[in-house]
Amino acid sequence: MAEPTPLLQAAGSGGTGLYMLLGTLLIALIGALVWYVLNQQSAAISSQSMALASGNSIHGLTSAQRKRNNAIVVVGPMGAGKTALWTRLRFPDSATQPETQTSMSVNSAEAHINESKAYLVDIPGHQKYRLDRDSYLPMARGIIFVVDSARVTETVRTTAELIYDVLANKKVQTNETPMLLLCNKQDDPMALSNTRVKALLEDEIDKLRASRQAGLDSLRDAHVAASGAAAGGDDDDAAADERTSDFLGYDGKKFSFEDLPNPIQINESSLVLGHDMSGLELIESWVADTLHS
Ligand SMILES: Nc1nc2c(ncn2[C@@H]2O[C@H](COP(=O)(O)OP(=O)(O)O)[C@@H](O)[C@H]2O)c(=O)[nH]1
Ligand SMILES: *[C@@H]1O[C@H](CO)[C@@H](O)[C@H](O)[C@H]1NC(C)=O
Ligand SMILES: *[C@@H]1O[C@H](CO)[C@@H](O)[C@H](O)[C@H]1NC(C)=O
Ligand SMILES: [Mg+2]
Repeated sequence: MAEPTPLLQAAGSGGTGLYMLLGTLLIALIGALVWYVLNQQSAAISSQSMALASGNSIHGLTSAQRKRNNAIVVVGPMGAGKTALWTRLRFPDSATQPETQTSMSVNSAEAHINESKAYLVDIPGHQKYRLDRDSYLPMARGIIFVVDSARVTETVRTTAELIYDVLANKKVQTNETPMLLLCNKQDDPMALSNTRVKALLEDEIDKLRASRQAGLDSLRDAHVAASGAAAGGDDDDAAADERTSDFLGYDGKKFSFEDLPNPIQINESSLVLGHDMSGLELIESWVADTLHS
């Protein structure tokens, strides 16, 4: 009876081999899973720190970013061509079309524009980027406000609100930050000229100003009424201060961009290849002038 033992052993070792194979597979599977999870985490961490490094954080800017004196901030409603402009200025020799997707983050980078080095910041138009806008606008040497000249009629309300917010920014007012209002997409057959865009926006800002003032007046009246006659005088002055800082142009006169202390230039551009790109040269010389002034 020596035979069955080796047979059993053989069967046993065969079983062990199977278990070992399964075990190895399991370990390999767990290993792969752990590797995957760790990789995902480090990707998440690096994209987080990238977001922080690019100032794309609602916690504000790094001190290095705050110290810059060559920031050109590109703002405007969604789809106007801000990222296309940023890309054109940043990569002037690139033969590719501007990116077509709506970017979901702030783009910022140094760019050489003629002899000047500009720190270009492209801020998405959506209201959820309001905090980014508020942190970049105070340090702007110049603002490029981009509008889609073919769609400005349909989007005039939100566009006017955005311009109002930009120009009513306290630092933009005290610094008298120059602004280039860029009437983009001139290659579109529906595009309005810079003169038409200007008139349209001035009309809308005028309406907006009236309704904002009415809102502030009724707020102040309610406040004065609530605080009583004794303290009324001081509160009235404070409310008036608030109002003047938020009021654009001259009271009693229709709104006009010329009435603002900020130098405002209103020009046309097209940023698609194969069309008249003279607008881009104009933008570049505006940036260079603005940084040299
Ligand atoms: N026809 C035309 N399309 C443009 C022009 N500039 C940008 N676009 C297109 O408009 C879309 C939105 O541009 P984008 O730069 O992403 O807009 P943003 O949301 O302001 O950043 C993209 O499909 C661009 O290719 C232009 O001058 N003419
Ligand atoms: C650019 O805008 C300025 C002022 O808004 C205007 O005087 C000038 O003619 C414009 N340039 C072009 C090429 O349209
Ligand atoms: C920028 O450089 C180009 C060519 O190098 C020149 O034609 C243009 O006039 C320059 N613009 C400014 C504002 O210096
Ligand atoms: Mg964009």
